[in-house]
Amino acid sequence: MTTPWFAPIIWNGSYNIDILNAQFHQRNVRIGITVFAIKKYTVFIKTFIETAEQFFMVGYKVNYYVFTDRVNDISNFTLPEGRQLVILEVPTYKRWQEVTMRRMEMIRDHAYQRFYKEVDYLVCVDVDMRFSDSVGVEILSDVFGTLHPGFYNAQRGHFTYERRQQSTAYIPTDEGDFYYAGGNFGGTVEEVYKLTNFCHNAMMTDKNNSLEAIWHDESYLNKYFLYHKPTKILSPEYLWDNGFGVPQFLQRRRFVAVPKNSNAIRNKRALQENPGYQKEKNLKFHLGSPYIFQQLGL
Ligand code: UD2
Repeated sequence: MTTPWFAPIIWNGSYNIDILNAQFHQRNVRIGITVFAIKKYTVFIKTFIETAEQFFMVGYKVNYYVFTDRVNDISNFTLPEGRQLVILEVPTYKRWQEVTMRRMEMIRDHAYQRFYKEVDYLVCVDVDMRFSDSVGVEILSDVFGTLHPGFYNAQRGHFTYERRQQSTAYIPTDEGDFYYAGGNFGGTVEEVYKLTNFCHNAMMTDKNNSLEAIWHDESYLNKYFLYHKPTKILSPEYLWDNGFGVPQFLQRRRFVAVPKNSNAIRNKRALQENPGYQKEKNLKFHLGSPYIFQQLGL
């Protein structure tokens, strides 16, 4: 329930939402949620926002910051007062790895330019996800990370940190507290600025040395959290993938991965060029979804 540095780990039953709501409403907090829908990933936006409206920070002022290169693909949503959709047009990158990594730079730049004027906290998440239970102010803190659903009870030696010493994301085998997921982190705008600035600069240093960390932005995030410990940690309730099954201890699944075929959605010609893609190892936890294929016209 707490880390060795006394940061709470948020599980169902570990907090009283009424007390927290009273505190956060008193402060009239505003929350920004950043989400990227680049290229084909725009298909995920509808489910993401519709489910967020049901479960994410209900009763609070929320700005959905949707970063996209396909503005016309984002439909208009009718949102209640105090909640708004802000579409931010951004460039795209050819490689999906670059798309996911460049999120750090874009969040950093927008935090510096505008987010600090508009919101108090930022929640930075993946888009291929749906909310399926409440996610409220219990997650908010100066800087928070989320336990990766594949490693929450793994031994340190099994964490998939970057292990090449030449990389800025390098973590030695005898260091590291947890393995954090790239798909859900956040904090105050100032702290998220510091985090994203560190990660982006580290990536750029590696890039100049022709290096890219093994799990991209996630590797740099893990490096940041090693030396800048999160003040709160979210349990895998806040980032689950049903591909891992549903263990008994998991009382709530609040934010869950939408099944996707990574190859088909990331690459333009994946199907034609690689008809055997479904057998690929990296699809182990991302089962093909007829819904997504239909949306993509595949
Ligand atoms: C994991 C992490 C992700 C990131 C990535 C790095 C989780 C749940 N996810 O996800 O945060 O660290 O590993 O390898 O922890 N995107 C686009 N268009 C693209 C490609 C990506 O918009 O063409 C965005 C989109 O918001 C997506 C995110 O980048 O949700 C991460 O990409 P992914 O979901 O394909 O990566 P994945 O599932 O390997």
